[in-house]
Amino acid sequence: TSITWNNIGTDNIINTAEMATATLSGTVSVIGTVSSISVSSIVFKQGDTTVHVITTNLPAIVNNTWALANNSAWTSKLTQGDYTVTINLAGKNSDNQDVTGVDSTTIKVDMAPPVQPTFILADDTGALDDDKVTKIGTITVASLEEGATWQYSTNGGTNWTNGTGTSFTLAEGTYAINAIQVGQIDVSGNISSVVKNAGTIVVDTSNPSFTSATNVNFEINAAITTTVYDAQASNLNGGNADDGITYSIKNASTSKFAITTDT
Ligand SMILES: [Ca+2]
Ligand SMILES: [Ca+2]
Ligand SMILES: [Ca+2]
Repeated sequence: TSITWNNIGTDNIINTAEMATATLSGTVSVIGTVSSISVSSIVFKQGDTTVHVITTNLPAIVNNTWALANNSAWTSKLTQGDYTVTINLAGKNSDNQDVTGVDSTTIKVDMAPPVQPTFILADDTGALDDDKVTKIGTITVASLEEGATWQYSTNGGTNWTNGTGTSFTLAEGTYAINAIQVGQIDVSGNISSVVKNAGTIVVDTSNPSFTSATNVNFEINAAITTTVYDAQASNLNGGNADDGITYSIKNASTSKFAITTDT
């Protein structure tokens, strides 16, 4: 007889999801009818240690084939490790001779998910090195299992991108709590829990207009909608804020400037 695992992919490894649908099946090859031959037991071993033996509700042999349906009664007995599965046959053939058949196959069971990965800003630049406000959007990912693949999302898990290496780069912007998410899938196909950013992350790659009290760092021919300097005043006597206030440009070609009303 032959013995084959089904619904476990092509890697000869059973992961958590696959264990829920895995089945065993085989073909009995003898000359003549096999109607009096039956499966006598199915044995699961780790090395020399017998982990589980199925002796009841065994599959019938129909048209020289048998199939063991998925059932937690036996799948729940299989835990992490390498298994040899042996199928034993018993009965008589058409010449009334005793038939014994046996075949085995090996399989790996890996239902252990990889650990939750971690991530941090590669460089939290600026005045504070722990405020999650930075000009460098590189995120470093760690705790990746060997052989695992990993994915990240920057919009709260709506879209996912396959990661490469151990980092990815955030575009300029503000990332709310839980917007950035990272998970990994081990070589067997088991999925880790997802790690999310616990605090807001701000990536600001734009240089400031004012680099000091006296210097303005500004692009020539910048867009006319750009605010170079936003002056605001309060009128403590009531009325409109601008009442009685004059704005002026000192020591410059004032003809190049105009004060326009905020609309
Ligand atoms: Ca598999
Ligand atoms: Ca694993
Ligand atoms: Ca910072």
